[in-house]
Amino acid sequence: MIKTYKADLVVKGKKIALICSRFNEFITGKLLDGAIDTLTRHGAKENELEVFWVPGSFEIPYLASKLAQKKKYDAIICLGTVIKGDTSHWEHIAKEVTKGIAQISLATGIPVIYGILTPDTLEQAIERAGTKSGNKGRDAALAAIEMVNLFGQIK
Ligand code: INI
Repeated sequence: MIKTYKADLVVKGKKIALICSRFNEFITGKLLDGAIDTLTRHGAKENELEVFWVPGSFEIPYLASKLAQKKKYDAIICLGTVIKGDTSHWEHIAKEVTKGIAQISLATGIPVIYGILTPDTLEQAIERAGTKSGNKGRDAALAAIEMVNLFGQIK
């Protein structure tokens, strides 16, 4: 028989940090609402969640790294939106935040969830923040729950 690890999507007694970028707040606020609603509907208590606002997506890895080092959180959910612009500025930010989040997970062993939208247009961002393509904040919350529970199984 194959030993298979498959985590459920119920979260109990876990401390979860959510980092949200104020840049493009019109979108990121919706991602945050979706993430919190999903976490609480899957069992998290409000006092187990902590929300941290940062100026922009570029600052997300820096704060995520600080929080991960505290060893206080079972998972960190990163929420941001980098929309393609006329210059390469957005591209540098998108690359750095993506690389940074991956590195923190690998370096600390804490699930740091990538809830960063990188759409070409504002319309695409809106579609992913609670309209026709769902809400990527909800997806990030589910990924966090699954990873926390999976880690629980292999510890
Ligand atoms: N921050 C974002 O979160 N999204 C963007 O699209 C964006 N663009 O394109 O400029 C953005 N810039 C701000 C950046 O994240 C930093 O906050 C800023 O450079 C200060 O370090």
